[in-house]
Amino acid sequence: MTPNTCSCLHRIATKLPVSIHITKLLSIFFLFFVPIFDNFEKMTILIEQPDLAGVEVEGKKMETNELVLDGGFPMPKLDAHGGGFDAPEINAFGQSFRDYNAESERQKTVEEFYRLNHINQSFDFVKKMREKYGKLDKTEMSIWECCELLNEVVDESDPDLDEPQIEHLLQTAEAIRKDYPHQDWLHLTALIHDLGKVLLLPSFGELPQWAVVGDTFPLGCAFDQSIVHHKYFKDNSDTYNSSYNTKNGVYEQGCGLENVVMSWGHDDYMYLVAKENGTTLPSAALFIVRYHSFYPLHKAGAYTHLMNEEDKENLKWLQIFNKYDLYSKSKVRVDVEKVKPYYLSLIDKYFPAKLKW
Ligand SMILES: *[C@@H]1O[C@H](CO)[C@@H](O)[C@H](O)[C@H]1NC(C)=O
Ligand SMILES: *[C@@H]1O[C@H](CO)[C@@H](O)[C@H](O)[C@H]1NC(C)=O
Ligand SMILES: CC(=O)N[C@H]1CO[C@H](CO)[C@@H](O)[C@@H]1O
Ligand SMILES: [Fe+2]
Ligand SMILES: [Fe+2]
Repeated sequence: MTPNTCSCLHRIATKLPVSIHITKLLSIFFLFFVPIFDNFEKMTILIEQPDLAGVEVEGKKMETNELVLDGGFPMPKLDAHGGGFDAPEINAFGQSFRDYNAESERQKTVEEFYRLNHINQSFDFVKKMREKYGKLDKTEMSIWECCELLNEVVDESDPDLDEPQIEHLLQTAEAIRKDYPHQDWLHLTALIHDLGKVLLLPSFGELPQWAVVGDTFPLGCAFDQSIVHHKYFKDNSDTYNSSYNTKNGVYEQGCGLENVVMSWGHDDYMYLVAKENGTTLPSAALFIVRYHSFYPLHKAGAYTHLMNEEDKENLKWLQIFNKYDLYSKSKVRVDVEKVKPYYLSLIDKYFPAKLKW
């Protein structure tokens, strides 16, 4: 595989249209025959059903626990083994449905994604990326302009999404706003947390998927077993470097996550952008932006030995945030124009008018 065979969301998404056609047919089928084939319905709720709109379907989708991760690809949420995404469980699960839906196909795509990610994300690679993107010499634009830019990206690359990406950002933000009306910084954090995905765009270097999305993890110390598809680290050269393959590696116990090198992606990039442009968002906000894909920490509880006291406080907010970041595809629509003034006022409060990217 060359790096380019999996170079953007668009590529990953190329497998999805097939499932959508099947899905549409099945949707029609089940609209008419649901009462008769109740068991079949249970099996097929694992497929995307974009055409089966309505409250009733939303309820069913929730039951499946099918969540859409940041990368834009849906993954089944499996709670076995402490909530991590466990490869053997997924495979066993997928196999029983192989002939009926797109689930196993999708899992192969996801697994291949993590194979490349785990091979290529090394301490050395991340150092280079941080150096390169830390210059912030790509462009200048406002936060809102970036929201609109991201909109364009995902619009064409994810045929599975029937609504613009900006709505997804605003849905997350609005859901948090409803439950935490007084934490305006948290609303804005939700809006901006995925903006780093612009790294997929040609004007930002068109980084491959494995360098933009997916779960993140520390480099420079041993890869924890809780990292999804851990087995592929066997082909990561860091695994065999005695400086990097011990529990603490190049770090000291309690050194603080701020000093830990994380795998490169949209999280770390957006953190750099916000920090370097002098945002006045609180440290919990920057923590959320930087570690929202760090599932080994906030779901599996790994790497806590590297945290300091401030991290522990901030982790509480990340865990709150994360309940909203995992979103199902069917959600209430957000009227962008209606909520836009509120978010523009937050952007104005916490960011300069133009930022370097
Ligand atoms: C990423 O991994 C693949 C598979 O091992 C390899 O072919 C490719 O060269 C790697 N890309 C980079 C940038 O290291
Ligand atoms: C192994 O780790 C050291 C740091 O102690 C680093 O200088 C060296 O480049 C690493 N080797 C490889 C192959 O990454
Ligand atoms: C604090 C800081 O460096 N803010 C910068 C963010 O980016 C803009 C350029 O778009 C600079 O003018 C600010 O100084
Ligand atoms: Fe997200
Ligand atoms: Fe994200």
